[in-house]
Amino acid sequence: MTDAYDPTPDDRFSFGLWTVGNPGRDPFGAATRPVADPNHLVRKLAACGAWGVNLHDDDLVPFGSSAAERDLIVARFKATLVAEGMVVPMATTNLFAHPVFKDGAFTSNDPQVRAFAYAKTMAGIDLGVELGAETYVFWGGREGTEADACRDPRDAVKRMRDAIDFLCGYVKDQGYDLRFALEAKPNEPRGDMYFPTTGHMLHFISTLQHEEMVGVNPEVAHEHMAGLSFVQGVAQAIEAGKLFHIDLNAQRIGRYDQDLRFGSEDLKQAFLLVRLLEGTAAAASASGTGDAGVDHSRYDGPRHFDAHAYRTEDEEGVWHFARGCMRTYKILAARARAFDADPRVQAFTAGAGHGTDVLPLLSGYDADKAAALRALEVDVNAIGARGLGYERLDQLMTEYMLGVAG
Ligand code: GLT
Ligand code: MN
Ligand code: MN
Repeated sequence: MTDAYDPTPDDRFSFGLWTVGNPGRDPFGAATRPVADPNHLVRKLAACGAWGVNLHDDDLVPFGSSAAERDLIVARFKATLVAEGMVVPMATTNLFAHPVFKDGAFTSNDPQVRAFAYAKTMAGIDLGVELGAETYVFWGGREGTEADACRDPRDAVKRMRDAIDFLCGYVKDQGYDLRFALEAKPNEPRGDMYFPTTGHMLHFISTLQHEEMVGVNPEVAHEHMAGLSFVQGVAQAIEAGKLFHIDLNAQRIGRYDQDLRFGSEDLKQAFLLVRLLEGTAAAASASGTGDAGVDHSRYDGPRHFDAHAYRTEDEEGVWHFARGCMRTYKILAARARAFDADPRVQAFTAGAGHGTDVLPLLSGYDADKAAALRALEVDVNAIGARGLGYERLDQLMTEYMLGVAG
């Protein structure tokens, strides 16, 4: 059975090889599914309606392969991509699995480890660009500590800056058309990780030599692990022009990194996230509660799922999982469009009753504006007594999400 929510390549949905290829291993038990061939995964993803596939260097070319083995594997993979009409929008480096990285890669105290991490990343960048990637993700899986006295965290920040600046230099020197996207996570596998949230990353980017080349790759699960609002973090990244990529999945706050099927937990955050990415509130917010000069438009990057099927599943379950991520995204997009087209929602976002006459005073300091603001009579009691209608708005949103409105 097909319907309007079945994914197509136009939706620009992508999955990592490590996601649909996840064999169900966890710290307490062995794999429950066989390790799949990357070419098989590409064929199955294409059959599901996905558009892109992302990879770590080692997902495709096993660690320690010779140059000749690498070239054979890559040639075969490229042929599969062409045959299936699939693209590789993003690539990344595995800087966390091998024991050499047990105390970090770019932030390790050992300069030899840092040197190896730079070299592995340059080779990974070459591979990604050869496959057509436009974005290169940096997730610092082992950049962190348990024994905190082992290094001054300020040195870790400086080492990370040196690494990103160096690798930006490499990309420019090669003439590659590639942007970097930094992915934050608060903990796991390390007790505490450096740059634990998207907000930390955004500030770090502003200290880089080539900051225009570097943005963020926020992940739902990672911000939720920190107990934060993912939607607010993503919105801040968009407002800064730094949302270069996104990792969609689901997560219960306070748990290990679950990487669950998109929308399978916290549907309200998922709805608000899709609404933000799809820009369904753009027209209304630009004229009302939203501010002129803020980009309220649709995010045009890949919709990437960094999630995996429950450990209980066999291969058939994996493809139900993949389809489920994409269908839920499309269903929520349709619900968000209907919600924002509702005149009651539009009346709300039009900002009725707010005093817009003072708007010119609120940006661009000058002494006259400061004097005018200090002389302004604001009826604080009347404003304080006014109900804002948020209960009605939020219930209406709930009814749209549940499919009884619209
Ligand atoms: C790993 C991690 C993800 C990152 C991937 C990219 S690898 O699966 O849990 O969040 O996005 O390195
Ligand atoms: Mn991720
Ligand atoms: Mn995760």
